[in-house]
Amino acid sequence: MALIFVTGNHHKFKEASEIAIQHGIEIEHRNIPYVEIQADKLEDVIRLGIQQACALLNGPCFAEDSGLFIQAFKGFPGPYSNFVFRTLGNDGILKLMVDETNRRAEFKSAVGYCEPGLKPKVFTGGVEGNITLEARGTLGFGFDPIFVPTGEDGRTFAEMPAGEKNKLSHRARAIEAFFRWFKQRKTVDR
Ligand code: ITT
Repeated sequence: MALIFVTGNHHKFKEASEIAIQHGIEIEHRNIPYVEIQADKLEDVIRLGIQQACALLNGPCFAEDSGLFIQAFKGFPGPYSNFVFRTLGNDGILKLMVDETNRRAEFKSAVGYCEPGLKPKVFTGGVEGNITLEARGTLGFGFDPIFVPTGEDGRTFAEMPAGEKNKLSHRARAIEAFFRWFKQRKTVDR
């Protein structure tokens, strides 16, 4: 039976699908509009969100909350990344940072898993990097054109093919942790 990934973002589903295949896990896309609470930590947002989605679905499912945390802005936009991307966008972020020399930022991800009668489990991942001076690349989504991961060759996530971003990204790290736990748990349960 396929494992349900609750998200309204098809880019997230595509990235998760590629990782799922490597783990021999089948995932299915479902867009259930659960309410996201306002909180500083992604873990707190996803914990309540996945509990709600699980109750609505009445079955096992996972979801993910992610965001870009810019050091010079004390973590903004963080949990408000979706809204800030839709309003300011990449150009707006670059304008806000025009005189800023500290360009450090971190993408963070929190994956929540829940099934009826179980307390939600949360898995996290992050990737550090820098905000570029101008947007570069057309691949990926969201803030990918303005984010260069640390320790790589200077390309933005939007200049990397999906498979490459998926080896480094915050989402890949959180989802990997979840799938490893999920597979081992299934074995224990049998
Ligand atoms: P859900 O339905 O899964 O909630 P969403 O797009 O609303 O989809 P979030 O609430 O987690 O997702 O919003 C995070 C936002 O942060 C997302 O819309 C992007 O703008 C940005 N973001 C998150 N991960 C990203 C990534 O890997 N690359 C670029 N931008 C990303």
